[in-house]
Amino acid sequence: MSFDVYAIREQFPILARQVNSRPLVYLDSAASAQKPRAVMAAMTHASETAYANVHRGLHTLANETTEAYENAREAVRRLLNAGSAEEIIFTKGCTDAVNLVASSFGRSLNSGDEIVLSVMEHHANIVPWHFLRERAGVVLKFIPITDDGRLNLEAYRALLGPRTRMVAVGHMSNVTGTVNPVAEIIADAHAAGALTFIDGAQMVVHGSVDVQALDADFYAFSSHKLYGPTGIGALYGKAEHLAAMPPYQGGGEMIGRVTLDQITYADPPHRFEAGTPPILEAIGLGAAIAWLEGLDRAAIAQHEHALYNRVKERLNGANWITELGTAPGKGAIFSFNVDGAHAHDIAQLLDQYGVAVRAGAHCAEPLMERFGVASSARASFALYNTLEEADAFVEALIKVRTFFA
Ligand code: 7TS
Repeated sequence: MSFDVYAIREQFPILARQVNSRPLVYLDSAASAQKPRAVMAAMTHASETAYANVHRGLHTLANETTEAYENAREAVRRLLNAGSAEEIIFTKGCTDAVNLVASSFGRSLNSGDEIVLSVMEHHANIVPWHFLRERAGVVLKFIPITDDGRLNLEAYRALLGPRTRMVAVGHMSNVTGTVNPVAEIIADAHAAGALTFIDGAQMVVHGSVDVQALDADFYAFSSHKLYGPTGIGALYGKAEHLAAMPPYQGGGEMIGRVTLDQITYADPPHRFEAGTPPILEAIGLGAAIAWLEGLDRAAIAQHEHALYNRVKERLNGANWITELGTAPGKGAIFSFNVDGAHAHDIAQLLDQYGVAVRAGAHCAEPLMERFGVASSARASFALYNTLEEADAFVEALIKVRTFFA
């Protein structure tokens, strides 16, 4: 399989638009990626030909929709190489998945139990655990990072102890692009008797993930960063853990039996999917995964690295720019500050040149504090970006910088 970025771009209609009379250069895919026609077509096709509620009908459309929904679950299973589709729970997204685990698994935690997180986590993988601190007296401990943005693994090991019940870390940082050695982190957590939750929101987009090889207990991601629709994501959980966990939300479809004075629950994954799920969105996610399966993912990763490297080469020697995170092997995310400029101003001025980047704390305030900055601008690369766009970004940035020099 080969990879032709120009052919790929043809499949993303939005990339043809202009912004401020310039060709759009979309470098905000880490926040949310654009969708190929295949994804939109799958959702439209289901709406037009086979749509009904899932799991409850005995009629043809209900059966066909249920099959399409469950096929999407199977696609997620393949994406993560889970052992069984029953270990895949559809959620609203990555945030919802963390809340599910913190709230459900969290009920087994007691005051003084410890959860190990890291300083580089997205708020989605911090705040739900803080709820447990507030509600149950659980103690949160944070793995520190090195100046180039790697986890300090020695410090991590020192945080593990007899009360550690969960280690929850990101696979790839949404700010620095650092890819964490999660197999090693998981093995150490297990040796200490703790479970592990891996936030794969960024990693699942840029590399291949194998939850069995990693031996992860839980692994989560969002569809909308993976070229799929919003409103859906998935949580992988080992069958043995899911079987022992109480429901997260109550309602239809998650029960065994309901009487006026008793309830029993369905088996996973349905136990954790109360109410009508985002059916079309699940089908869209399945289509996004199938679409990616038709591409050479190693070639895509190489292409994305080439984009990042182009930016780095072209800015080599620019003493007015500071990058956040330069860990070896990092993903194609370039977070930076320009001397004398606020990151918001940089983003707004780049927009004048058609270049879309994000600016702010990126929902990672502890990480910003660690780097001693309030915010940064961030260019994040996706499979549809070109070297010409990397150049356009650098050229726009050089012009924008003159406002502050
Ligand atoms: N974890 C990581 C590592 C993320 O990057 C994000 C979203 C989330 C969790 C939450 O995902 P959600 O789909 O549930 O919102 N990150 C970003 C970002 O970097 N800019 O906007 C959203």
